[in-house]
Amino acid sequence: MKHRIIFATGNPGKMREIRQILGDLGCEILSMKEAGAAPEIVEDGTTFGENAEIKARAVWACTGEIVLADDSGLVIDYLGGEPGIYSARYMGENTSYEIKNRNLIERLSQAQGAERAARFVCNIAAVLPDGRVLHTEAVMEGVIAQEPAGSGGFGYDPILLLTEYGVTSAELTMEEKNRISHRGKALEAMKQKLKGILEEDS
Ligand code: ITT
Repeated sequence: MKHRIIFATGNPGKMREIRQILGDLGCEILSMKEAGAAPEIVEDGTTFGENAEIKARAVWACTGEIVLADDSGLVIDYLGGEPGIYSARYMGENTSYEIKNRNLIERLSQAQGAERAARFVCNIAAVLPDGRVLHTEAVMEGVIAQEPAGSGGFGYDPILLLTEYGVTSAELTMEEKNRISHRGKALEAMKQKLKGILEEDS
């Protein structure tokens, strides 16, 4: 029987990447909406890991199947780690990323070189049918760009300049981004953990 994995996210940008990364796992991948789960989720954790687990547990309580969740964000050293776990809520959930990105660049107007260091962080939590919880976490390093660039990806992608590649995260194709991104690496590590568990099961 084909296993189902439910992803506890309402973010379509994340979901697109997740479907590509987990595509070869041989499981059916559903968003929580597709699985008919719409719990009230209060993300009141203090770390990416805590918030990922809160989301995964809330959906698992509705479905009892394998549930994964992603909590991620942009961590900017010059701003003491902001927006961090508040990345989605920064300046209000309904403020456009064009405005959020402009605002962050403006706040870094005095920062030079290495002072502009920033990274995307992603923690993936998995809750298994028996209630066990697994976590993986990964980062993608860069600096805050002087100007937004690129139209790929979502959210803060246009302002994270990947110094190693000389482009922003929004200038990568989804395949390229998934190979090197915080989400790509954390999900790849989770995929390896899940493979063992799914094999035991079948
Ligand atoms: P769910 O909780 O429903 O999954 P969300 O968008 O609220 O969706 P988070 O609380 O994890 O998710 O916040 C993640 C935010 O961090 C996201 O909304 C973006 O602003 C930012 N972010 C995370 N990964 C990103 C990426 O790959 N590219 C650009 N921005 C990203």
